[in-house]
Amino acid sequence: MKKQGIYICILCVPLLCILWNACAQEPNDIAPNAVIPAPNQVAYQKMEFTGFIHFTVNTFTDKEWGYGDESPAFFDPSAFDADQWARTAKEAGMKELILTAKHHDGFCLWPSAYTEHSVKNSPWKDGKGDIVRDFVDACRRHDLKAGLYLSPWDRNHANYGTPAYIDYYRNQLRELLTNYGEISELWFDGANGGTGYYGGTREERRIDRSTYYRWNETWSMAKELQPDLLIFSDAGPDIRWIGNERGYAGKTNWSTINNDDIVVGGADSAYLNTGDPDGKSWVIPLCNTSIRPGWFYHEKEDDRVKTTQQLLDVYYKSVGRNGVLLLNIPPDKRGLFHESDIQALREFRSVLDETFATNLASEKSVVATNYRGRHKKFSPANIVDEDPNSYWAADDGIGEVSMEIDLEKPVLFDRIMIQEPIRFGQRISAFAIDGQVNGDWIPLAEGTTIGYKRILRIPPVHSDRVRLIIKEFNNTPAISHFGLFKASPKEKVIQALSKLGEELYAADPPLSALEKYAEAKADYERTPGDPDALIWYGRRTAYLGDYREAIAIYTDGIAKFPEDPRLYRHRGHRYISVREFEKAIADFEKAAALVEGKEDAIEPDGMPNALNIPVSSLHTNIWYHLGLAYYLENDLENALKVYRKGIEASQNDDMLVATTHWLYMTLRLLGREEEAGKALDPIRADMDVIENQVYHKLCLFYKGEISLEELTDPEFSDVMNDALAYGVGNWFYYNGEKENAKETFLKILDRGSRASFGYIAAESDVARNFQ
Ligand code: FUL
Repeated sequence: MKKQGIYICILCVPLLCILWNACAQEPNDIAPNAVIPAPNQVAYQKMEFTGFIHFTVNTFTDKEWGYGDESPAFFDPSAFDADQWARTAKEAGMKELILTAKHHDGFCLWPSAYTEHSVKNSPWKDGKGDIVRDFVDACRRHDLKAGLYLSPWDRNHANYGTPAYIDYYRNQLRELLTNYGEISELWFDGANGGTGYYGGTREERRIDRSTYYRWNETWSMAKELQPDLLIFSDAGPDIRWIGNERGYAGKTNWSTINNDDIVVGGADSAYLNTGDPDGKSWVIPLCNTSIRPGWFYHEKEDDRVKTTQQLLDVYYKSVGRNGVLLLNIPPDKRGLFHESDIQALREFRSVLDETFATNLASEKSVVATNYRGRHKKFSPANIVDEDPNSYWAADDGIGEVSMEIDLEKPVLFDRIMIQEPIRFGQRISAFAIDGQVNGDWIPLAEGTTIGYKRILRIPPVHSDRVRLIIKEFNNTPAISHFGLFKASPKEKVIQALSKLGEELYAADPPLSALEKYAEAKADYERTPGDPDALIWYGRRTAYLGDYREAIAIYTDGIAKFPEDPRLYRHRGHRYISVREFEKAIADFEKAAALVEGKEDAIEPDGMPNALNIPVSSLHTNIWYHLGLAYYLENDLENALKVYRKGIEASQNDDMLVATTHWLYMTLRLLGREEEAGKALDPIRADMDVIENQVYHKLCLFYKGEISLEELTDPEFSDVMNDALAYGVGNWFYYNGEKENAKETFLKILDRGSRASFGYIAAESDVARNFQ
């Protein structure tokens, strides 16, 4: 018996060994697609953000396209410093810079042996300088890759249009690829032929784009000289144009296209914008745009530098849509990046750094409906780890599959990042993301392609579980990374769509508001169990103009303190700000139900009046705003009922005049003129109004005690705000003076403040009555 046992054990050992080895052996990666990127293309895509530098005689002649007859004497930067370019680019997070070694005007920024039309005949450094040399050296000092733009179209060269020019062009390319060390990228733009100087002939020269340049030979020559080089053009071969100069990739964006038949300069931009799921070549989508309206520096554009918000928008529509962003910063006549551009880049970078500093899904537990062979190499946990090479993958042949991330507690986020391991190709063509909020699953976002990186911007949401559903794919799906982020408060999110369809963003908050916000936030973080701290955090957030985040904060508060009427009252107010009137009504109705039979209390004021005496109470604020929400929905009967309650609850003259004004307008719009007149009975000229002088005067005007002239008197027009203008416009309206009404409302929309109730009312009326 004992012997037998030993035998069995002896037999077991090799068997166990075999089994053990089988388990320990790493399974193979997923099979790659037929079209995959080359390793240097993967590396290029990972750079994400690169910079463009347009610099030539145009900088000095204030042109976008030089004619080709500009004297090299124009080129004389007074304080040229390529290190300033490289330092700025590096600080902004760029990984590569591309310089216009030659633009369409033909002027060469290096002393080419093949032309006199170059820096060697410029006064700069007495003709001894070489911008290309200084540029590549500075890039290397700052650990940036250096790329070059060599315009095929040359409006200076006598031979342009003949085969001799192609020799000239290739000779120049050879100089650049031989004498300046490693060049990472060559940029071939698509502007070709037209009028020009052409050695003095000053004529129009047309070329056949599909045959003239013999691109394939030129590109082979370039790659022989520098094998690691990547080539950009409409058609690739390595990097393609995104099809527009705003830098926006398509929401669907495949890295593959069929480029055999694409003619440089004659491509179908819609095709380039979305790529082609059936494309036979991997050609990276590159999104180029300029930080200013022009590609070259023009003093008159100094105040037209893209704002941080505009730059972020470009970022999300390029890097966030599987593209690489190439942002142009044109040096000025000094040969330096302008201070405004540097400032814009700094702010842009700091917002991005803040936004993406913390992945709220990092290292959280993830379960998937399926993972490949149930092997940890493909575990869903890989999508939230720090290893950029690890990935989750499904079993081959699987259908729709989903992953659920447990965030442990409600987490506030508004950015979702997803990445595919593109070294195996691009696979996913439909996905959706849901979030669990207060126990219910709600859809957060959906999309088509992902690719190297997809970032989705969504309104802020508090969710404790998030689910990624991968619906359609061309091969076994895989995900390398998943992230949830909360945008920096410095980044503006779309707050609302106005009733006229316009996107509304918050204006830049004053510093004092930011400081108070920071205090309130810190207070709340210290005492998260205190509803007052939460309310102040929400209010201060709203004063920054970030109503969406304020709403999310109150929503969080409601989950914690569902019986606190103040949270519904404040959230309802912000639903009005973002034009979601039905949600506002629901919140105020809930607040009204919660305060029923309870004592009223004065509300502290976040923006105190001159006497620092708060004039509104919880109850009156609920009625006032509920009435307004009904009014904005054009539900005048309900507005009327609510305003009557507001009048009853009013404890001071400020609330009384404010509510009476809206009550009066409501009655007039309902055609109940007599009742409207009666509603004004309690209004007298000698009331004790601290804050609401505008409403007081409006009521006196309705009563006929002051004239329209007096009401709109410039003396008073200091406070001629949206509320006053709306009252006047509406008075025109219900008195049948429709044209005057329209004009007044449009003036409010033109000059008013988008968050004011007068503005929102004018906007709703214009949308309803004047469109
Ligand atoms: C275009 C050119 O015509 C513009 O001037 C600019 O250089 C842009 C990047 O490429 O083809």
